Amino acid sequence: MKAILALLIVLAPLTALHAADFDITKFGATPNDVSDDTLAIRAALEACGKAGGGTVFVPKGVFIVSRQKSETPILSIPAKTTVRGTGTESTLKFDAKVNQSNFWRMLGSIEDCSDITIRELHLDGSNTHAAYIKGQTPEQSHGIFFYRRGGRIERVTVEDCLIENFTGDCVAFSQGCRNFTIRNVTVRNFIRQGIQMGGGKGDGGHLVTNCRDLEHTIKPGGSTIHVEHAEGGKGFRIEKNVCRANLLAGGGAEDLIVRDNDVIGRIEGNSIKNGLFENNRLTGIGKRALMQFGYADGLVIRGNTIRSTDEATGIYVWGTSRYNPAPSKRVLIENNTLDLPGLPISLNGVNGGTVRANKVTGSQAQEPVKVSRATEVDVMQ
Ligand SMILES: [Ca+2]
Repeated sequence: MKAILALLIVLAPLTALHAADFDITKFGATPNDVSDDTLAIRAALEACGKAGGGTVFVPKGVFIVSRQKSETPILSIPAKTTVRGTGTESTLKFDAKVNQSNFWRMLGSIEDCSDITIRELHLDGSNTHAAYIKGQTPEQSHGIFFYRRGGRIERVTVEDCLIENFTGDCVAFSQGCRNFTIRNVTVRNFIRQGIQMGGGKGDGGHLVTNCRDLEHTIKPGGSTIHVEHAEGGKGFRIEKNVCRANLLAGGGAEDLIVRDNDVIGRIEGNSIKNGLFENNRLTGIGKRALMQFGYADGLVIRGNTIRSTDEATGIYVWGTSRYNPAPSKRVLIENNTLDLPGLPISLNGVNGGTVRANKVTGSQAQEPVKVSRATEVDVMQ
């Protein structure tokens, strides 16, 4: 006991040191000028890492981040580190030349690390591309980027940030990433995805909540929230977000919960294992199915409100194609409200499902539910 007390006393001053601020302006960063601040911010991050963690502080002002050699991300965050600003007035901004080439990520890590927080920051990618052009737009240049194949990055929180104008994704994390929380993050003008997540076996445990995208002045090529390449990943919760550019959540993800989101566009996902899509409010645009799921194994679509003035199918669950013989299995569609001129619900290539108690208005289809190439599907409308 005495030994433990003595240890605590010795550790106490160290803990205080760990919580110290590493203000980037103390390391040579200067706001609101043309001078490059990359090396100064790096020096602050490295000092924080050497101290065993702490807080790297970004004061009010615009600080320039430029291309260096080939390092990615340009600003690598050490373990146990918080990178914190004062809100949208603390800006890290890409030098415009960054977007002349691909694979530049502003902030994140590709090393084993844990307990990282990014908060109250404005990240600006300085994008000037108007839309995604395959092979031309530098789509791998992201704002926040965590990726560690064969290793682990755990317990990362991004909150209260504005992240905009990236030619790739505003936020991207996938292989090796576990227990990430993305909360109250506003994104805008992403050429690819707003918030992109994926992962493999052992990865997951992520929560994306209270995030949104603002009106875009460019054309996003992807979705506001996007789950893909997640085969083996488990535990993705997407709750209470506002998505203006679709919500795509699939990619083989397991235990996926998509709940209480407001979506303009579509909700889509393939190869989901145990997915719950509940109480979302969808305003559909376009002629493609508004909620669409292929090759699902365990899918509940419940309590959603789906509206559209376009001639599109409301809920479409499918499987067994020439690319993949698997049907969708264990499908429950209940208590949804659909107000649209098109076909409300369609099941095609489904083995095992129940459709019941959905409320349909405005449809000009002959029947509210169309079932084809399906076995063991009960329709109790
Ligand atoms: Ca500067």
